[in-house]
Amino acid sequence: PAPRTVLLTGAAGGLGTLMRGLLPDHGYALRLLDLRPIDGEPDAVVADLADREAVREAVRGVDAIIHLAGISLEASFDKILKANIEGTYNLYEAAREEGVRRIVFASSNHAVGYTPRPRGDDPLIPVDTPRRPDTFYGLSKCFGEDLAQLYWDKHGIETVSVRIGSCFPEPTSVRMLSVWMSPADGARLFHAALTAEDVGHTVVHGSSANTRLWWDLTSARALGYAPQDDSEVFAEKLIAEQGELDPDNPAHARLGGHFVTDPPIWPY
Ligand code: NAI
Ligand code: 15L
Repeated sequence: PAPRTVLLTGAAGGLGTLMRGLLPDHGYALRLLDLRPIDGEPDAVVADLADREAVREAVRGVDAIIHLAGISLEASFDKILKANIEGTYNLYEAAREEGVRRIVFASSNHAVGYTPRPRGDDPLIPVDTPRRPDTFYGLSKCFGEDLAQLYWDKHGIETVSVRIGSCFPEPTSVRMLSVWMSPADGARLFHAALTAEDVGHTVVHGSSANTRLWWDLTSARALGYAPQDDSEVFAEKLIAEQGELDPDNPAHARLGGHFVTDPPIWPY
């Protein structure tokens, strides 16, 4: 049977807020969890992923989990370790203890951010491209994907790891024209990831069907995902404002964009 009650972690965040608006139309009843309270959502669970008891209670009785909670940009290793690495472990342990069988994990393009972007007739980046995290943040997403694989192999918990490009109401940079996932396509992809059968652990790229796409959407489409949007409608305006990507600019050379070139955050 299709999952109905879904725990949405990180529900107060940007993507969580978009998905709170969109996923009910796909037939889901959402239970919400975040560190921060959410205006107008008195039933949301306000808890830190570090609180194992609270996480276990939040997970109890749901059909599936969409795991968005965590630090969503580069930060010190200690912060990433606590929120993204230990936090994701705590969530998977709670799922195992409570018998939840399906998780959608918000991975990121930054797990493979050092991958050169395709130019000219280069092939699209395949989903099995070698890991090349561009930050501790991206490294935590590699950990999450490997944790998902372990929990499938050892405990039979299925995960779709979605390497999200940029999911915002509109793309805000020329790079994002290539990796943008419209919120509506994001909800379609999460729905596909929750309902496709026999996913084991599957990694997919998360974006719309953009004209300037850099990566291959085959594994996402195999789940039943049929993207409806294309960032090209924003291209003229963004290129007029920012110019085309500069082939000599290292921040434009790789999938992860400026995450590749931003100075590291100290202390490690
Ligand atoms: P965000 O930073 O707006 O939201 C993250 C939420 O997680 C926040 O509301 C925060 O309070 C919560 N959170 C952080 N640490 C927590 C903890 N220890 N316990 C409980 N809650 C905690 O980020 P956004 O943009 O909404 O992203 C959501 C997820 O999707 C993140 O995991 C991010 O890495 C991933 N992602 C997002 C992309 C995007 O384009 N928005 C692109 C690629 C990945
Ligand atoms: C991410 O992983 C971040 O969470 C998001 O804020 C964007 O920076 C996105 O990647 C991106 O690469 O545009």
